[in-house]
Amino acid sequence: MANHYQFSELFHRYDRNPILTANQWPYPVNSVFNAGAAKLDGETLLLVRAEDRKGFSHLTVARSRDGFGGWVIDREPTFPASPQTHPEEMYGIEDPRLTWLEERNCWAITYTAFSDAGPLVSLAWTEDFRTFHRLGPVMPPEDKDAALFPVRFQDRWAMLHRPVATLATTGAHIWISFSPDLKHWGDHRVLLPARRGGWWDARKIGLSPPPLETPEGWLILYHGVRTTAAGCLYRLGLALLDRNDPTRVLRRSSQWVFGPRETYELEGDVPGVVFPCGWVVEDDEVRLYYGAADSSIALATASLKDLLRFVLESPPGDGSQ
Ligand code: BMA
Repeated sequence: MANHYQFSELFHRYDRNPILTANQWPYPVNSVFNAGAAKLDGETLLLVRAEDRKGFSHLTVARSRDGFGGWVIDREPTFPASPQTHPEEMYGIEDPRLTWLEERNCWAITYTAFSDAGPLVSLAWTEDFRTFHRLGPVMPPEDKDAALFPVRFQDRWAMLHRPVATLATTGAHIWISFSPDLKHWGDHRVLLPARRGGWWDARKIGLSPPPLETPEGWLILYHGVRTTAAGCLYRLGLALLDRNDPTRVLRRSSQWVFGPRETYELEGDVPGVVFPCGWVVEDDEVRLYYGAADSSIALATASLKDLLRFVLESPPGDGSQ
């Protein structure tokens, strides 16, 4: 289905990208990427995945007044893995997504914990990004790319996540699950299926930043992974969920809306990757923070109105037919 946004860019890269690199880090790291984002005390806070030279990741806070520059980075890892108390974090913790839970007056952090048992979804909470409280694993392996909704639906919390079937014959889809207490999760079901065949988002997709509440519904930005002769390509698409019933997919874009193009996205530890874990909204401006080539952090902005217009002009349903 054609629409008038077909060939225009919804997201605009910040001209001073990348905004954060390993060279700026106050202590030695191999790379910094895939950061969760929050607005806190009038500042933009990024909870950055930093990878050391063992290949293990931890999370460190970087703060900025305007969300673009002047980043102040914690002098040591803010939220290190804790393999002694949490063996599922043996090889580190990765890719945090941040959700403000008004009802609990805290930030929920969903992240990937990595061990010999495989990557799984863990949950922690914090009030200030200085002290962290772990709830522990909430989904068994293999599962990644999880984020909470900020509110309950008929008394239950909801989480999006991406399990992978052991026999990867059917693809890896985005699921939704529910919980009365954030600890025990059930009522699991596929929400957004990976497409098939030649599509840009065939076989493997995953949630990118947490769902964004808008008057039209929950705006979803997700990544689709295409395997090519030169490796994997990570691109982004949009979907819209019903505001009161997030198990209902209202719209899904046919085309990707953002993909690797600039040198810092095409060269690095994993070329051809744009991987956002956080966005913040300032008036109509959506600021998307994304890992570029698993090596640095970059920023792109979009008009929320444009994103909504685009997704509302996209085909109805979950894109499976
Ligand atoms: C995914 C995740 C991300 C990473 C991406 C590209 O599976 O592990 O952390 O950025 O691959 O390497």
